[in-house]
Amino acid sequence: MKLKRALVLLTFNEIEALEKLFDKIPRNAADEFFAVDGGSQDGTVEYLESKDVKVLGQPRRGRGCAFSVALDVTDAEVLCYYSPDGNEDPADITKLFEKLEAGGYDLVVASRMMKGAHNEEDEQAIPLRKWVNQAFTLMANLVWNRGPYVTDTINGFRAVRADSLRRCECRVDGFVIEYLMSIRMMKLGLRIGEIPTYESPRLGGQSTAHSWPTGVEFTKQFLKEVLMGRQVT
Ligand SMILES: Nc1nc2c(ncn2[C@@H]2O[C@H](COP(=O)(O)OP(=O)(O)OP(=O)(O)O)[C@@H](O)[C@H]2O)c(=O)[nH]1
Ligand SMILES: [Mg+2]
Repeated sequence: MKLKRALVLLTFNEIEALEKLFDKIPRNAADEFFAVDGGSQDGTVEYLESKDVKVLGQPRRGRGCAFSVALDVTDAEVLCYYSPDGNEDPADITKLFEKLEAGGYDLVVASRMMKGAHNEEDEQAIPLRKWVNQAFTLMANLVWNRGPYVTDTINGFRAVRADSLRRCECRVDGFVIEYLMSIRMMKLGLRIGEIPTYESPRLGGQSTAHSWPTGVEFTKQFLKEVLMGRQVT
């Protein structure tokens, strides 16, 4: 069944990568196409508007806040979140929508960890960030998952059913949003699927996901979720 689709770009000072990537984004794969911007000062907003993309602002900084802005504004039945910094392959956008619809999933994640996938750190001798990611993923699976093992609970490149995401009540502003969404979907017994993806290096600009503060944010959220048990509010 064909669902109404929204493709959402998440941007914060991404002009360098965006200019290189924009023409590869399959905007026609969705019925709605818009961006949520965290307050870019580098021309990202002006560039998007010159391409006829509607750009929404956010009341507070943070990816989590941007996810909520998109969810609150759309009447689409499925959203695909895409971050145009070079890490994510735009060709996977259509695959995410298709897998979600064909498989009847609530959430489909572009996994950097499953067989056939590639992680940005795979060539490194000590892929520390990958291992930390896998540890958080293992903990979420062990505590809450009753379905098939989810290999990448953290990647932000994903398609999700809007009504399922609303049930998850994920009201956090920061980088923990995707991990929280995956955990809450598991808690509610919703269906999570994955496709393998190839994670490339950034195409310019700078990451704002600093490892230590992000790790602390993840640990605190995990513990909070444990204390809440199977509840989501
Ligand atoms: N809308 C919005 N997007 C944001 C915000 N912060 C970061 N982003 C975007 O989210 C995406 C991921 O952020 P990054 O800082 O690249 O984090 P990361 O992908 O974990 O780090 P790298 O692997 O080094 O790229 C990028 O497209 C950013 O532009 C924000 O506050 N609002
Ligand atoms: Mg990135």
